[in-house]
Amino acid sequence: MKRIRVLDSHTGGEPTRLVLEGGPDLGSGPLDVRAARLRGEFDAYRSAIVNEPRGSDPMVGALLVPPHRTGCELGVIFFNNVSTLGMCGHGTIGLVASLAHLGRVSPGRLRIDTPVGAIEARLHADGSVSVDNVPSHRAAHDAVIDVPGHGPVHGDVAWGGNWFFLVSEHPFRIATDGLETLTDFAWRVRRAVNAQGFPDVDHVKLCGPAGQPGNHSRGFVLCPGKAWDRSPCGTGTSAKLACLAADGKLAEGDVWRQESVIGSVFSGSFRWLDRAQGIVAPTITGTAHVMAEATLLLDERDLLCWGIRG
Ligand code: PYC
Repeated sequence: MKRIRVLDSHTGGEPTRLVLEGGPDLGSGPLDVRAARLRGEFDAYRSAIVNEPRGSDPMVGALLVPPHRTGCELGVIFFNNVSTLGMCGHGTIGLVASLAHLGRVSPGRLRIDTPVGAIEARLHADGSVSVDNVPSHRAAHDAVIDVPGHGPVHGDVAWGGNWFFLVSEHPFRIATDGLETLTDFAWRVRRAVNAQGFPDVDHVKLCGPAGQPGNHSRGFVLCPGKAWDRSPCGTGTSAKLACLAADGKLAEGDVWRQESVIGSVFSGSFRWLDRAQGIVAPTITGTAHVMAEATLLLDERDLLCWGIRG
């Protein structure tokens, strides 16, 4: 029987399962190389930890690893129901809240290595967490994609630690009573975007008006494995901030309050890194709550020991 000790949290409704002990040993070296090792040699662990029957489609796993980049105190590789992620904003907030719960960090700064760059997290006295994410930018403005069954869809391609296609003009209301329609549309957009020049885009963000006063927008984010993000999505908000900055719609330092489809909120802002190239340093702030301390049991006699893989 293999045992994997985990700590579960949620950030604005989106679950993070932090692996504390018993995860695969990915060796040393840059984190993108170790993430490739997780995908190539230890995919069964990924599936066992986050897929059903122990996990669920939206669950994101966080594997703590020794850092590689100088100046980082720890490293993390995030993974979901289909593969690894470059970065994960809600997951980083969940990670820091979990480490605080364990008494391993106190309010202050923490530099964290990820497969796509170093980030900095700040745990505040009230338990909220700010994440200074990797440099973000818009790679394509107003790309027109022909979506089968729908027609032309205009959107921006942007990097916020993962690749996003952001659509603001669409006929849908961003609300939980339309989740099936939103998922179906976003999935068709994703496939068309991949087929029509942007093979790396694996997240789609549909933007709409805010549902609560004081907020700026409500978004629906479809993740790579077809799960919709319950949180406002930290990397998606970073990609949005890069687009707002490029369009001159948000000034450096001003706060953008981003709602998720269920109404949870991240606040974000950006600092210019290179205005000519449109590169920004986004900061996302949110709160996570720990929900469970558990030991996963992996019994090889169980046919579903390594999870249900899609
Ligand atoms: O918060 O960046 C995020 C994220 C990515 C996928 C799910 N959540």
